[in-house]
Amino acid sequence: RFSTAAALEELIAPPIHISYTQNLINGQFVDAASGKTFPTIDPRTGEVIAHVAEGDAEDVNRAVAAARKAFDEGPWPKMTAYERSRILLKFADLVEKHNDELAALETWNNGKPFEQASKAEVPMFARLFRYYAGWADKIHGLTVPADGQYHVQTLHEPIGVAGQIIPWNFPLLMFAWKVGPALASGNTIVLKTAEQTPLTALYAAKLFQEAGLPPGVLNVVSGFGPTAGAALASHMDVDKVAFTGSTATGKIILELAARSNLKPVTLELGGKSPFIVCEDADVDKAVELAHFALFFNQGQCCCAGSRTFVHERVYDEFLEKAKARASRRTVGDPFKKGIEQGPQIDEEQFQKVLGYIKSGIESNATLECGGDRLGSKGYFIQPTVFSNVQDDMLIAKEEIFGPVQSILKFKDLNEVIRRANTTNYGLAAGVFTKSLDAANTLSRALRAGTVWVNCFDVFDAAIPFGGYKMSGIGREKGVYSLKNYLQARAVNGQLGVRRR
Ligand code: TXE
Repeated sequence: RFSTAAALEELIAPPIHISYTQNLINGQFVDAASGKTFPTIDPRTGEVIAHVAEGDAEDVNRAVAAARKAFDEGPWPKMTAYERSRILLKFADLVEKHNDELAALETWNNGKPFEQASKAEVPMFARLFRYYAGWADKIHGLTVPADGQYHVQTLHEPIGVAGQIIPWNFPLLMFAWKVGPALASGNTIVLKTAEQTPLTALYAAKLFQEAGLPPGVLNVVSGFGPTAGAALASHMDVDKVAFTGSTATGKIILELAARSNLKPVTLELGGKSPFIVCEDADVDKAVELAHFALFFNQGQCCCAGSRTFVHERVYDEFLEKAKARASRRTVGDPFKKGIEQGPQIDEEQFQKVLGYIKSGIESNATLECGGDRLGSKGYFIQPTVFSNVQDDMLIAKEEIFGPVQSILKFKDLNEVIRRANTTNYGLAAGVFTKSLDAANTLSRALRAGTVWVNCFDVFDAAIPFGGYKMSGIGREKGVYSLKNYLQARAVNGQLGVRRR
C-alpha cells in the first residue's frame, strides 16, 4: 500500500500499482474494440508508466449506447434525488479514504507536486462531489402566473447523455467540475479523458462503482481528440457536450455539435489573464501573489495571470523582487518534499514553452532569469521572467502555458484597463491594490469571467467559473453549472376554475 510519508521521504518509482487501464463501459473494464493501446508517460523522465486502451469511434458508440440505456431505462434518472445524493456522498468518502493513492497517481501521470495533489486537489475533488450531492434534492422548477385560466409549472429535467471532454492540467478537478453537476441532476455520462492523463479518472470511476453507481451511468473512454473526442462531440445520441481545453479545439467541438444534432455546448477555453499591481500595493505581497498567479501548476492553468502589469512607481522594486522570487522557486521531482514545481506535461508542451521563451528573447523582451530547460531528463523548465514586455509581442498575446512570467509597465488605470482588455481572451483577472476605488473600478471594467481582488486562484466549489469572449461559453461550478445539465419543460394545464 502506498504511503504518503514514504513518498515524501524519497521519490518512489513506481509509486503505486496501476490497476485500471481499460475503458469503463457499462460497468465493465474492457479493452478497446480495436485492441489498440497507447503509452502513458511519467513527465519526470519521459518513460512509459503503462499502456492504456485506446478508445476510438467504436468505443464511444458502445459507451454512448450504455449511457443512453442507463438514462432511458434507468435506474439513475428515476432514482430519488436523495438516493443519488447519497451515492455522491459515499463516493466522496471513498475519495478521502484513497486520498494518497489518487494523489500519487495524479503526480505520477501529470508531474504536479505531490503535496499540492494530496493536500489541496484530491480534498477539493471530494469537496466538489459533496457540494453537488447537496444540490441533488434541491433542484426544482417554478409555478408561473400566466395570463388566463392556466396552471403552469416548469419541470427542471436532466438533458440526457452528457459527453464530457477534459484536459490534462487538472485531471481530477476537471472530472469533478463536469461529472459532479451532471450526476447530481440525473444525467448519464461518457467522459473522454486527455490522452496525456488517463489514469486517475479510471481509478475514480472504479470508486464510483464501489459507491453504488449503477452500470452505464458513468462511462470513461481513454483516447485521442480527433478520434474518440470528435466521435463524442458529433454523436447523434449525445444530448450535450462539455469541453475544457484550447480555444482552437473548442471551435472544432462547437462545429461538430452544430453539424450533428445541435447539442448544447459549454466551453472552458484558454486565457491570457492580466494581473494588475497598482501603485499603492505592498510590493512584497504583490510579488508573491503575482508569482503564484503565474507559476502555480507549472504555469499550466487556463486562468494563469500571464500578463503582469505593474505601475511605473513600483515597477523597479517589483521587478527585482519578482526575479529573486522566481530564482528561488524550487523545481524538481514532484514527489519530494518542498518542491514547488515539477515537469511540464509532455514533450509537445515542453517544446511549445521553450519556443515562446525563444520568441520573447528574439522580440527583445529582457530575460531576467531562467530561459532554458532544467537538467537533461524529463520536461523541467527553469522559472523564467521577462521584463520590458510590450503588448504586441507574442509572449504578451498568446497562451504560453508554462513557467514564464511577462512583466509590463503601466502609468494609469484607464490605460491599463484598455491594454488588459485588448485580447481575444476573457477568462480571469487579478487586481492588487489597497484602494477600494481602484478595486471597484477594475473589477467592473475588466472583461473577464472572474476577477480576483488581492487574491488569486480561489476555487471554491460554489463560485462560478468561465470565460468572456474566446475563453468560452457558459459557467462551471456553483449553481450555474447545474443549468448546463438541465432543461426546463413547461407544463400548461387548463384550470377550469369557475369565475367567482
Ligand atoms: O489541448 P486540446 P492540448 C491550451 C494550452 C495548451 C494548448 C494545447 O495553451 O498549450 O491548449 O493543449 C481533446 N475533437 N490548454 O493540445 O487539443 C483532447 O484529446 C474532440 C488550455 O492538450 O484542446 C483533450 O481531451 N476533442 C486548457 C482535450 O481535447 C479533441 C487545458 C484538450 O486538448 C479534439 C489544456 C477534437 N478534434 C490546454 N482535439 C484549459 N482551458 O485549461 C483534441 N481534443
